[in-house]
Amino acid sequence: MSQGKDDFGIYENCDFTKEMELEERERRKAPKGVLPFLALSPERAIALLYMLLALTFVLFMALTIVNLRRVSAAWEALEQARMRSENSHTTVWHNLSEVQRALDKQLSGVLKTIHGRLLNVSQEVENVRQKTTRCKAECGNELSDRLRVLEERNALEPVLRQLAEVKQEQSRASALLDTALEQTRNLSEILCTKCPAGWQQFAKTCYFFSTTNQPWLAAKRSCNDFNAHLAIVDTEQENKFLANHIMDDRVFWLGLTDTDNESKWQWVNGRSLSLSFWNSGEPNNAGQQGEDCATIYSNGLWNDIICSSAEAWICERSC
Ligand code: MMA
Ligand code: CA
Repeated sequence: MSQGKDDFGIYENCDFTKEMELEERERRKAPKGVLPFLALSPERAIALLYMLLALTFVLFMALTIVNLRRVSAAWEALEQARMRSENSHTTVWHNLSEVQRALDKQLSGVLKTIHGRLLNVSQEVENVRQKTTRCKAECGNELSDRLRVLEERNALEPVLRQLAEVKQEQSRASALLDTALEQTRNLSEILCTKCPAGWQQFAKTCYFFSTTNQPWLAAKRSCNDFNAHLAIVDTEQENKFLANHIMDDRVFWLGLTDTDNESKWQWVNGRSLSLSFWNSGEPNNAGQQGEDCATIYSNGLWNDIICSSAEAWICERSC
């Protein structure tokens, strides 16, 4: 406003001051109740208008300056807001970039894992494919072999069935034979109540006591001719039975010899000697030729004598 006063001072001069003073004097002389400007002269009115114009201009300028300052402040605030916004955007962008980078990293890790697994899976698939290819050849052969075996089994089935039936028949026949044999034995026992004429019975066995004499080997053959063998002593009772049928001062050949192996006495059925009734001092293998065949006395004791000696003999056979 002081500037306005200065601007106003530009239009001042001495003449104008004098005129103003004159106008003032006249206005004071003018009657009261009339508006002062209506009483002004045109010059003064013009001057007043100028003044008003100047004042208006000054006011306009002042308002413009004030508005400019406000606009400037607002602009500045706007700029700051924009800067803040930009900063904020930058920060957000930065954070977003970080997040994206982290996500990228994670994603790449996950992708790597998935890729690895896919590789494994494809490897596995390849293995299976190879195995399948191998199996087509090997398993095919194996299967056809098995099939062939099964077919052969099928073909053999009737034969095997027949074989089983034959086996069953055989088993039945064997059982029947056993039964028949048992019955025959029983029958023999029943029939064995009586030995052939001239034969003596003892415990289901028949004995023949010769009345003539001959060497041991000839006596052996004679027994065989009767479907019998020279007597074999199995028990003390049997030995006593034999002794009881011998007349005094007679000896009989037994089916006992050591011809094959000296001192190894053996029965005619091949059994070696276990139970014996040798006379005291016997067997002594006396004489130059030795004594290899056994005889039994009427007292039941045994003596070895020369086999070529002619003696009586005892045959034995089952009923
Ligand atoms: C004696 C005795 C026997 C022998 C005969 C041969 C009478 O008994 O030596 O051992 O066998 O003789 O005759
Ligand atoms: Ca003797």
